[in-house]
Amino acid sequence: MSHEDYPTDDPAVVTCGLPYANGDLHIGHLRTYVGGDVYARALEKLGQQTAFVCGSDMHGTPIVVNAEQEGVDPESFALEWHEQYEETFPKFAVDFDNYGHTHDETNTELTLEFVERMEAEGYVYEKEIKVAWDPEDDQPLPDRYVEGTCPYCGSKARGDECDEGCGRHLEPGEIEDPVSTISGNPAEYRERPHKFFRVSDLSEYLTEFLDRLEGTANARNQPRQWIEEGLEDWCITRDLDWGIDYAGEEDLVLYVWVDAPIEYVASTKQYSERVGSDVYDWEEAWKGDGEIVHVIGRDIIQHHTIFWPAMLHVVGYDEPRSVMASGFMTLNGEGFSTSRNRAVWAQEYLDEGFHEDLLRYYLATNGGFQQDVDFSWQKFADRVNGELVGDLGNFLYRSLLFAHRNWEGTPEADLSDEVRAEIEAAIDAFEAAVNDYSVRKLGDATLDLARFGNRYIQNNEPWKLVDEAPEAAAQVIRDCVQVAKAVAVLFEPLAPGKAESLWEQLGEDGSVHDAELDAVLEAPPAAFGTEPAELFEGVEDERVEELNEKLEPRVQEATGEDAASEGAAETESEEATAADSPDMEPIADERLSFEDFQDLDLRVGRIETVDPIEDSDDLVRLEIDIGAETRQVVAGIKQLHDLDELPGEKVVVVANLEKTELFGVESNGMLLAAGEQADLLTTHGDADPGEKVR
Ligand code: B3M
Ligand code: ZN
Repeated sequence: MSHEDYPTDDPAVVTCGLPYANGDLHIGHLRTYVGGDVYARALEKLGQQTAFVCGSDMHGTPIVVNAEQEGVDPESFALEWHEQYEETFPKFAVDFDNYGHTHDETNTELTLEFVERMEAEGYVYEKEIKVAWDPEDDQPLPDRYVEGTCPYCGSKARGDECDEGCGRHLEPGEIEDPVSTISGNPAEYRERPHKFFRVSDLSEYLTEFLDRLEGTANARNQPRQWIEEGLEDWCITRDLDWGIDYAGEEDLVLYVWVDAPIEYVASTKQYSERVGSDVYDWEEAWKGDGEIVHVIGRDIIQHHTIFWPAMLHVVGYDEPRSVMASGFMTLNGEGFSTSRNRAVWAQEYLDEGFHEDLLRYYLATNGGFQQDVDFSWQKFADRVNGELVGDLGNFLYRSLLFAHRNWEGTPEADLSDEVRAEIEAAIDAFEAAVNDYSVRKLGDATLDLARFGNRYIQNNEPWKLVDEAPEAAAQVIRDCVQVAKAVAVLFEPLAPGKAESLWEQLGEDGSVHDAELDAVLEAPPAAFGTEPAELFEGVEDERVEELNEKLEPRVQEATGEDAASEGAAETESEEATAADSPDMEPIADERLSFEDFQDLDLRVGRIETVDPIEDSDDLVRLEIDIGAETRQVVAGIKQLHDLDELPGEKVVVVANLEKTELFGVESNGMLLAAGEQADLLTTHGDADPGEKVR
C-alpha cells in the first residue's frame, strides 16, 4: 500500500453505511455511525479537508416489505423514518455534513448517469434468469420476499443475503427451497429477462485494488477469498415497483445496492452545492484524487469491496482508499433484535439521562473496530466509572480545581520539557491512530495522557509545595493545565460535547471542534472561563440494577420467543445468534469430574506482540504475558482479527497444554476463542495476567 499519510492535500470523504429507512435505531446501529463520526472529526483535527456524508436508504425490499406490513406506501413510510434518523444522529453528535436519501433527485440523476456509463462501457448485458415467484398470488418475489437455504453453506438465508451463515450476497434464483415471506407459499422459479453487470471481468482490477485498500483487515481478507473462488456477474435489476426505474424497461427497477452507494457521491455533491465548490469540491473528491473512507458493518463488506469499486472503476471515479468494517454488536451476549424489542433503543438511552459522549466513548473504544462488541449496562458503567470518571475526569478536576483555588486560572510558568514531550507523544499516538484507522487507539491517546497527568500530579504533590515552594507548585499545575488543554483537543472526536465544556472551563475562545492539533501545545489562557466542574458523572451500582431490571424482561421475552419460533422467519441480519443456528453443536452428554476440570491450567494473559507467520494463510505468532512468564503461542487468527489491534488485549490461555510446532514455530499454550470469527475470550474486570481462570 503506497498511500501518503494523512493529512494529504486532497479532499477526504468519510461515509457511513446508509441505514434502511425502516425502523427505530438502537445503540447497536450507532456503532458504525459513531465510528465514522469519530474518524471524520479526527481527520479534521489533522487538518485534512473532510466531508462526512451519509443518507437514508429508501429503496429495496427491506422498505417495501415493512411498508406493506403497515399498509402504507413505501415512499411515505421511508420518508418518515428518514426524517427521524435525520433528527436522531445529531443527538449523538453524529454530525454529517450532509444527510440525504437515495430517493432524492441528486441520487436518482447520478444513478442513471452511472448506469448509462456502465452500459456505454459494455459492462451491462441482458440474460434470462430464474426468479422466485409466488404461484398463488401470481407475483414475483425479489430479495426479502423469499427465504430459504443458502446454496453455499446450508444456513437459513433470506432473499439476497446469507445473513446467518456465510454472509454472502445471494443472486436472484440462488436461494434453495424458497418460500414467500408474505404468504408463506412455497415459491417456484420463473424465467425473466434481467440486466447484469459484468463483474467477472474485473477480477484482476479488484485483486489489485484490494492490495491497495486500507482500513480493517477483514475488508481485504474476505473479498480476496471470494475473488479466488471466482466472481459471478451481478444482477442489477429487480421485478419491483419501488426504486429507480431502469431506463427503457417498464417492469424493472435497479437493485437497491446499485443506487445505495451512489448516495455517497450524491450526498457529497449536495454538500458541495450547499457550501460552494470553492470550499469543498465533490468532483475533486470523487473524480480527482479524493481520499474515500467507507465505514460499514462487516455484513456489507462484499458490496463495498467488490460491487462498489467495480462500479466506480467502470465509470471512471476514484476508488475507495479505505474500508473500515466493524464487528457486530451484541446485548448481554446475544444479538440485538428490532422486531422482538431486544435492544436498548437510541432514544431510550438518551431518555435515561445519559450524555451522548459516554455511549460514543463506549462504542468507539470497547475493543478493536473489527471485533464484535458486547453492550451491557454493567460494562457500560465499568468503562464510564473506571476510565472517564476515574482516569480522565479525576485528573481534570483535581488539577483545574487546584489551579482555580490557588491562581484563579493558569499559573504563570513555562511548560516543562518533560510534559511537552509527553504531550507530543500523545499527538503522535493520535496521528498514528488516524493512519491506522483505529478509533480505539484515538481514545487510548487521550486516556494514556490523562493517566500520565494523574501520575504527574500525584508524584509531584503540588498541594505540599504550594506554601513553601509556590513556584514549583505553579510549574506542576501549569503543566497540568496544558495537559488538560491537550485532552480537550485530542478527545473532541470521541466526546465533542464534553471536550467543549472543558474548552470553556479553560477559558478558550471559539469551539474546540475548530481547534486542530497544532493548538494543543499553544499556551492556555491565564483566566479560566468557568469554575472547574466535574466533567463526568459516575454510574452507581443501583442505577445499573435499575437499568437491568428494565431491560431483563424484554431480553427474556425475546429469548423465549426465539425458542418458540425456531426455524421461523427472521428478518434482520443483526438477529443472527449462535443459538438460532441449525448446526449448533449439541452439548456432550458425558460429564467431566471437577478434578479433571481442575487439571486444566487456564490463565489470564495479555497479548504483547503479534506477528503473521509468513507462508501461512491463517497463523500468527503471539507473545503473551501470563504473569510468571511470556509465552509464545501460535494461533489461527490471521484472517479474523486486525492484528495491530491485538497487543494489550487480555485473553485466556491454556497454559499446561503440551507444546507443539506449527509451520516450524513452537506453540507453547493455546488461546481460547469462540465461533467462526475466533472471538477471543477475555476478562472484563481487573484480573491481572497470570490469574487462574476457574
Ligand atoms: N442500506 C444497510 C445494510 O445492509 C444498507 C447499507 C447500504 S450502504 C450503501 O447494512
Ligand atoms: Zn451461506
